[in-house]
Amino acid sequence: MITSTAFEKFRRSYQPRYPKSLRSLSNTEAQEIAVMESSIDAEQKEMIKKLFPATYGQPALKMVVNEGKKEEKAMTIAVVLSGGPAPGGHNVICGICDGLFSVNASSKVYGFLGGASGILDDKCIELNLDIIERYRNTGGFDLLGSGRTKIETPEQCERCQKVLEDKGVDVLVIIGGDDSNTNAALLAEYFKEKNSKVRVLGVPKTIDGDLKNDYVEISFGFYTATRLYAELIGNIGRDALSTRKYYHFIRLMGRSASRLTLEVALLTRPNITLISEEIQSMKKTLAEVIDEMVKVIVDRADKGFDFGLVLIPEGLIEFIPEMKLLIQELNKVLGENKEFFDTLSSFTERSEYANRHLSKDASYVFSNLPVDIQRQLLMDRDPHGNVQVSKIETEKLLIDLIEAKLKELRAKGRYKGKFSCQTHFLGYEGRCAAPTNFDADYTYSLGLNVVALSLAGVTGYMSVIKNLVKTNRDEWEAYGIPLSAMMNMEVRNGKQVPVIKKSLVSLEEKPFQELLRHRQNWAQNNLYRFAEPIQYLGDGSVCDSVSPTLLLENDLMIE
Ligand code: FBP
Repeated sequence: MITSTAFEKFRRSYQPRYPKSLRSLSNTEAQEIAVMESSIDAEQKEMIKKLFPATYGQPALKMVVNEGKKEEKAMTIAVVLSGGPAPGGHNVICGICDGLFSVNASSKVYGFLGGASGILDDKCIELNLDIIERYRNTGGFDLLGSGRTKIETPEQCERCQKVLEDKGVDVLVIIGGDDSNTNAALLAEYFKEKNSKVRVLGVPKTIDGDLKNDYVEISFGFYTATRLYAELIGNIGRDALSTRKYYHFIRLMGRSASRLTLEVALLTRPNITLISEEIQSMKKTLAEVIDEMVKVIVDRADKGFDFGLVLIPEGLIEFIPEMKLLIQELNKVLGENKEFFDTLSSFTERSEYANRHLSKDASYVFSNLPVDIQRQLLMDRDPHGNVQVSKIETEKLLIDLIEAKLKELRAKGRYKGKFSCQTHFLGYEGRCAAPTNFDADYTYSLGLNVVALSLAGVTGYMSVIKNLVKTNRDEWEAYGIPLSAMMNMEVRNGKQVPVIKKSLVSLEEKPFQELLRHRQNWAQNNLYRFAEPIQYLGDGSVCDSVSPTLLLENDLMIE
């Protein structure tokens, strides 16, 4: 028998707060407002329009209170949890169940198991209030499980249509990141073209924080995960300060954007923070990145500090120009010749094959990498064609190169310190943490808003909550934003395809500027912030804290 801890029991009783407009869903009305033009260029916009003829150009919707109570018919909603877990996923489902059953108790909610493959395999459970009770305000995606299966072929779409229609599903809800919401958009388009009654909605999830745009202020789970990593890094910082003997190289999840690393840096004040987007935009080579890191280490050694904290975004390797070129070429070679490549069993065969197909420049970079990194770069891509950066030990590559440089400097008498390292990779530790009050409220609101959008009869929309910086949830606002308005064209597996545009760190934005303002001081001194554990009980000033990224973006001060 599964037993609950005292904390779980206490946390279950937490009542999430949500926007006024979602308080009584039979009184909620979706009001059409103008869609802001997306910022992609005209040529890309035309391509998206052509690919989404049935769902492109729909208006943005704002949820407002309409006092005239409506009678709502019973409805069936099916939910999928997709991609990496993020704190709060269970609360989206709780919001959906509570909201839907409150407007019509005869409604049904199905949960497909193991991500989108659950639809293809027709594996689902029917959810009810008893089942969801023990998942309220918990972390994890274990209620249904998750997966990264991509539904893209016409056969897969047809299969989904059949499974969903046979179950009488009115609305399919995909809770996922940019790739999963791209899937939601494609399915919505397919179903509408086929005149199916199944509608599709998306919910913005990812600890990476890169599902963010003019409409989506932040993806759910980002703040809880960053707070958890900040607590751990605060502890590591205090250890470094206590023992004064190690450099801690900490790689942080975030498959592409450095948003998570930037936020954690603002929460912990490390000595070195690498931001992939900055490196890319300044066109820094790997050697230049290493030189800058070495300078900090040498200067610190001169002050007697042979210890420190270094934060490295997981996606770094794809942003260093020469590595980016290499990875793009490898993706193309591996994507186009996948079947043959998969028959090669030894690393030597695989690396020789890849090398033969690379350009001279890319082959040079590849051949000069440590064998472990070569091996990691040749591993399988994820179903969306991405390199699995969580498996690439960039921190070890950096340490190797720094050690070599320090050796040279020592020989010239320009470095007298000690360089002893510990490596860490923080990612899985935070993806299933119990959501902060912010994420518990945010996700529950997203779930209620899914019901409001379902009742409004729309398809191809994302559930969006805005004004998130306000601690009074009455001031939060609920919207429905067309998924196709968030798309751009990108090369995946060597082909141009429509995808939801990822939000990378921009050098002008306020959170990055804040890091720049402190970078020198944090590098040379030991100003670590010992971030406290997430607080669930107590005064609002402690429990209702908000992400520094959000605060800075709203011109508010951070501690
Ligand atoms: P999502 O984009 O699906 O939210 O997942 C993000 C992430 O946590 C990345 O930070 C990381 O690179 C990746 O998932 C790891 O994936 P996996 O769980 O397949 O190892």
